[in-house]
Amino acid sequence: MTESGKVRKALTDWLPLWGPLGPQELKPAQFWSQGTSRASQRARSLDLSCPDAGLREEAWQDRKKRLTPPELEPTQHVLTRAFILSPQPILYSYFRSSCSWRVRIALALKGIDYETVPINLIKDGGQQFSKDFQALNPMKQVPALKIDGITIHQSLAIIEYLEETRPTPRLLPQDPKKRASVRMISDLIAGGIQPLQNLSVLKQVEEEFQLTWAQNAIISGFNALEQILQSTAGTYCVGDEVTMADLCLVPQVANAERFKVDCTPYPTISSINKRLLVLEAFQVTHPCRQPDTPTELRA
Ligand SMILES: N[C@@H](CCC(=O)N[C@@H](CS)C(=O)NCC(=O)O)C(=O)O
Repeated sequence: MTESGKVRKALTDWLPLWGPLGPQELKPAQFWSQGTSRASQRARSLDLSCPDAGLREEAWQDRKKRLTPPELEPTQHVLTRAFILSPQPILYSYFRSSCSWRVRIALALKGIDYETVPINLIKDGGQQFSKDFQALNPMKQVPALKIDGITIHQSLAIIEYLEETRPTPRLLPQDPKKRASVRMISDLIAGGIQPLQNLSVLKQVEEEFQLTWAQNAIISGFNALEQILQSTAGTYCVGDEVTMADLCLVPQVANAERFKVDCTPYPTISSINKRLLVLEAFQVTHPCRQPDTPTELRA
């Protein structure tokens, strides 16, 4: 039996209450990733995710008696145990935040279910400044992701963690040179454009100059990006596979449109953006379809 077949059989046999897992052949990592989500949902519905470690352990021992088949392999045993006991990831996000959108796309591509906790960046002076949120992210910014018992902020760090722990589908190419291009483009957007037009920076600029300020930051970054993409792009930013660079590009183009930047001088950026926007992971995570999207902006 193939590796994915073994995993599939194990999960469907041991945890029948998860329901059918779908007919398509999945690679083991994708399968585990889907299994994780189901296990988290299941853990929550069984109330196994209680914070008390002792109780969780007891609950696990109890389940193990009933669910562990004799042929359970040690690695699968450990993974199943971790998955049953782990709560669902929580994404602290704002519908319009481009950095949150990057992470939402990564989660969608990797098939990771999660709960969204909206942090409204403008309501009540900004919920990112609340004491509770600052305890999660002292930088007072979204996104933050609670996953596997830790909280991570900084969207690129989150995406790289997801990549290392849930490697399928790959968001960083195997080839080190292409990988460097992906990181270079991601950093250019995440470090060289977005911070300059972020809310907290715009607040420092007089209101009547804010739009021009944001436009200039985007135009100067896009001038460089357009040139770079002409040598790295295939179907997408780097070659023909969707990578972390694409997760940064689409939300940044959305920001450009919001700030009324004319994108006609950027044909490469615009065409890659168009090709990415038709993909399901980019559509379901779009700012107009989030739990906290205001009714008038929903589509
Ligand atoms: N480098 C951080 C930047 C995060 C960031 O700037 N988040 C924005 C929304 S996209 C934010 O929370 N802004 C709140 C503020 O400026 O007060 C990342 O990539 O996650």
